[in-house]
Amino acid sequence: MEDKALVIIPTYNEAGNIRRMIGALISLKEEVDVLVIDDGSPDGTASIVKETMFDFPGRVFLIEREGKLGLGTAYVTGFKYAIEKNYQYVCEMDADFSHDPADVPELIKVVRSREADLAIGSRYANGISIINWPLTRLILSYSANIYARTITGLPIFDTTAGFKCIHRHVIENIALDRIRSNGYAFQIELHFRAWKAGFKLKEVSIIFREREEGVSKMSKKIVREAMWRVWAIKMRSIFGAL
Ligand SMILES: Nc1nc2c(ncn2[C@@H]2O[C@H](COP(=O)(O)OP(=O)(O)OP(=O)(O)O)[C@@H](O)[C@H]2O)c(=O)[nH]1
Ligand SMILES: [Mg+2]
Repeated sequence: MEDKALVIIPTYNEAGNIRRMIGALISLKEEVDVLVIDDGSPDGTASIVKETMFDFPGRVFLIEREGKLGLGTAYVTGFKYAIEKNYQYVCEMDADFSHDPADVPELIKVVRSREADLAIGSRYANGISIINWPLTRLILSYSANIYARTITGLPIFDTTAGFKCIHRHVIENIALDRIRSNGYAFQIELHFRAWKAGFKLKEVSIIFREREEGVSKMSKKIVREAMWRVWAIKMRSIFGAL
């Protein structure tokens, strides 16, 4: 496993996407394994994943949780799995094709070559590279990013990005179990902890596409959480309690 990458995909009702996504990842030139963390999707996402486990033996893994427990805890579960199984590079991505599987090798390359410890697939590193978002959503996301960057001081443009590759030594050094954020704020807190721990972050510009299959799980609750969490993260860091 010395030089191998694991791509973690959290899913909730992604039956229309997950088979094609796993297929696309497995057929990349870069050899990656895939771990799906499914939160008991009522649409049967997990059984589709199980079928792909037969198609690609030893390359696809599934962790099933009881109910919709949120993205943050799904990723923490996946990170622990990756460390335990000795993966060197750990990637995060969505199941809905907003993140292009073809960009995964580039993110891994940045980390493997030690150019950075954390490579972030960024929507805002090169202007704005988002396709098919309604203007209101774009304005919300863009302002949330300016807000988070201003308060935390994070030196990146896409603070809430969910597409990335992380070197395992980052995961081992950021006190995973102390992360309290669960929605978009999880990504901000992860980036912040890595940066504060002295790791190098690099944004790689990607094109982000609105999902075509399935429905969004974004909610006002997740946005509200992110709004106050950035202050909590900042305050904890000022008082040395991160
Ligand atoms: N395991 C798990 N996965 C989740 C949960 N919420 C969302 N996901 C998955 O996380 C990824 C991102 O969620 P999306 O619904 O695409 O949220 P989003 O990207 O903010 O919203 P859109 O841009 O509208 O697609 C997808 O693969 C979802 O299926 C959750 O509570 N648990
Ligand atoms: Mg999405």
